[in-house]
Amino acid sequence: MKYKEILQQIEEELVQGDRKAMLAHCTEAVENEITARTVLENALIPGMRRVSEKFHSAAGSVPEIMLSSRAMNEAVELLRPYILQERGNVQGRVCIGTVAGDLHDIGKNLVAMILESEGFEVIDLGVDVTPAQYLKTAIEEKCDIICCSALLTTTMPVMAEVVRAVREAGVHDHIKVMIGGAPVSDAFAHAIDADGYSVDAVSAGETARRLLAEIRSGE
Ligand code: B12
Repeated sequence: MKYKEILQQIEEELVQGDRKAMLAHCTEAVENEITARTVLENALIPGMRRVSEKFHSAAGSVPEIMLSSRAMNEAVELLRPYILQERGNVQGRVCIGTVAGDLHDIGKNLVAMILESEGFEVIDLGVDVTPAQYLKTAIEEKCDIICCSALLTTTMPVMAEVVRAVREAGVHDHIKVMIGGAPVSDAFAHAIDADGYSVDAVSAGETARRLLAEIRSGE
């Protein structure tokens, strides 16, 4: 199958929740010189965007969303070793998680993968992560950045608590907080004094590099 066709196929199978076929095509892609990063950016991310839109327009049901969500997370697992192989020198360390009370992890997993592909070491704390857990991990594991994901408007305030915890612990000079998730905005990030925000996984890499440069230059 040709390069473009296989990516289209993966995207379509993700939207349809056809897990087996999609995982087989992901394997075929990476074994045929298509990078894992390309599969991520040009098939899985656009596919998941369509799934979200379907849900918004009420064209999708919860069981359908669950099928696509499961397929998506398995694809991320499948591609991870390839992403690690493709990445360059390690440049920094982050811990990432979905905030307490929130179980949505697809966006968080994509951001984790993109950051890994951009040369960050990523400690994934999973979902339902409390401010204390983020802070403890960041200090003990010497992370440069804490990444918080939230998909529920009711869990967004936890991000403000994380920012506060980092400042109160006196480690803000070397640990920055970066936030994201569908309901999160640049304005919200400013309002809670977060150090960085990105609208999607691809631009998260850029923001993480900027924060790392700020830490290294002592800003
Ligand atoms: C899939 C999904 C689910 C799945 C989750 C599966 C999983 N493993 O994650 C299931 C079915 C389990 C689910 C459950 C629920 N859900 Co839901 N879910 C969605 C849905 C359809 C898509 C979310 C998604 O995965 N999008 C795709 C990913 C790739 O996008 P993303 O997460 O936004 O991430 C991108 C960016 O935001 C960014 N990003 C994300 N995180 C981060 C972090 C950082 C640091 C950075 C820089 C960037 C970044 O990069 C990502 C990639 O580009 C959304 C609808 C929507 N349009 O968002 C509703 C939605 C989020 N859910 C909603 C609700 C209400 C729920 C439930 C409460 C439903 C219920 N009554 O039980 C439960 C919540 C359970 C809980 N406690 O968390 C509401 C939230 C409404 C609100 N105002 O808060 C939404 C908006 C649907 C709706 N319109 O009503 N859900």
